[in-house]
Amino acid sequence: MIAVIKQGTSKEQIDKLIDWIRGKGLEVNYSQGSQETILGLIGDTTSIDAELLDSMDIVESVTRVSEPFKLANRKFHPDDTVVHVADGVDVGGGSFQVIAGPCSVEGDNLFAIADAVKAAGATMLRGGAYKPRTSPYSNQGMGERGLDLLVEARERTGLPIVTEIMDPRDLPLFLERGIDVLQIGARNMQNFPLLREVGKTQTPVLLKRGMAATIDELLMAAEYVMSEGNPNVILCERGIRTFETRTRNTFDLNAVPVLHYLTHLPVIADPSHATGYTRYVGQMALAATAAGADGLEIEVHDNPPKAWSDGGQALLPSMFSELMPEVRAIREVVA
Ligand SMILES: [Mn+2]
Repeated sequence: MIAVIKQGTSKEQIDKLIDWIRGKGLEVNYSQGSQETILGLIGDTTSIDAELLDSMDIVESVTRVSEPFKLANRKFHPDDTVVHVADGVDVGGGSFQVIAGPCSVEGDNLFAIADAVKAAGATMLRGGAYKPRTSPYSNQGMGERGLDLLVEARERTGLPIVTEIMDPRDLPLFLERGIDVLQIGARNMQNFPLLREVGKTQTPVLLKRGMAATIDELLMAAEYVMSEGNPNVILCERGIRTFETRTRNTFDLNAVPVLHYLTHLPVIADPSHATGYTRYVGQMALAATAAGADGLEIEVHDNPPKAWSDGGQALLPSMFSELMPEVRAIREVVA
């Protein structure tokens, strides 16, 4: 970290600041130029609040030299992380997985959807039992019963299951059932107690980017999980909120190569929530595949008008099975 000191600052004030920095356990490299004075902070700068330093009267600017994420950083771990989900289902490191299923688990129709997505080539089944809804009056999901239906669908199809956890107090219910992937939704990307709790397990975590989160904030959220001892983090780009209203979110496909550059963690993409409209999902699934995503998460429903949530962006099973060969074709070109 580098701090540029304002012109006209007295030596005494600078010495006071250097003492403060040394008090945090860091070394200081002092450089007095003809125009400006620069302090180089050497050591573990996580003990320094960069904003606080920047706000000091004598400080002109503060620049971070190294990223604050360490465990997720590709610099320290050049090889891709491969997250092992189940026998034959690895995410990252050259494999490609497709997670498909309904937004909400609603009942027995889950089984027909699971059979259909499996037949089309999906390698994991998704479905929400606990649903984060904008309105407290909207359907909140089936809860524990929904988890049981997912387990039944897994027994039936062999597909590992991916489902969202919203409350750290529910974690035992997920672990008892051996839920294969714990999804952290966009709204909970910075729910730090939840991140820490799933970080204490070894269960793979699918961490979705918050709708107003920067790429660095997503990586710091991953860092929370990893710093508790769980290295099995899969990142997911699902669109961010911008001024554009013609789609539910703006699909930031830049994030896919940027994340691959910055981190060794696998990166998947969710064209369903990113676009919000069934008619755009297929094309953007192909675009995400072309951008180098390690997989896709796609909402599929057998009767979208009757879906409890997100019917407007669901693919029918027939649409999903038409899409999959196209995804495979794109994948062959880029992989
Ligand atoms: Mn949904």
